[in-house]
Amino acid sequence: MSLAQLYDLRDAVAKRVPLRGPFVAIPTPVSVEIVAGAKPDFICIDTEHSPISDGLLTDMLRAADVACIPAIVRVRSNLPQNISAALDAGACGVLVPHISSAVEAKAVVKAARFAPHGARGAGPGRAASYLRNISGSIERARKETFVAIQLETLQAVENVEEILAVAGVDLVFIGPGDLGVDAAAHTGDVTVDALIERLVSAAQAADVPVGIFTADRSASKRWLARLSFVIEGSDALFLTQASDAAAAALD
Ligand code: 3PY
Ligand code: MG
Repeated sequence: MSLAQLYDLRDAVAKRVPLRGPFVAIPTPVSVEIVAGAKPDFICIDTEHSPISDGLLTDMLRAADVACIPAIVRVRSNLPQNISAALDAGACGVLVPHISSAVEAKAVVKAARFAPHGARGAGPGRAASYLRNISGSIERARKETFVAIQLETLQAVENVEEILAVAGVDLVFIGPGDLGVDAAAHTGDVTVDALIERLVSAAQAADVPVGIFTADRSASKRWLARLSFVIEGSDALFLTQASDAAAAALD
């Protein structure tokens, strides 16, 4: 978990405090420092779509700690070693992409939580203050480790009720991009918006916090009227947009 975080992100999500933060995908702690300096509610370091090694991830988490911004990690995949590596490095939570069934969701909880709710191994590393605080860090993790899963496939939409029934998941997060890719490949007539609506209404009926990715602030504003967690854009997107604007022809 984040060593210097100012608030308990898991608790805030459970209380439906509106939270908005970006992905950080540019593989350097400098980017974390720049993005965290703007004081988002949290950052999500993206190792799914960025070449961030475990060592570099640790340095990026250190930068988030210095800025007192909770940092979650979107792990590369749902392999248990990806989940435990991010948590052992000091992330306050994980976002696990491409979860499409209750079996997969249960495996995430098992990897992310210590017994009795899971089977995460107790490590001596950074999250445990290098052996100085193993039992304290386990206690804190039991209380505060934030576990989010991404629903972004047609199969996830099909299985949404059984996924939502899995204990130990703090938030389901909708990935409109991958949902769109899957829908375009497999459905003729169902729109991505309709799939998103099905996911949102199922999560709200099950009283499970739900979040979504947005590309800009107006979409975030619309969504935060209906749900409480948004990841908006990324450092790479911000840099791309600012670079294009800066290079635009002078009038
Ligand atoms: C998607 O839209 O597929 C995402 O993963 C966004 O986070
Ligand atoms: Mg995705």
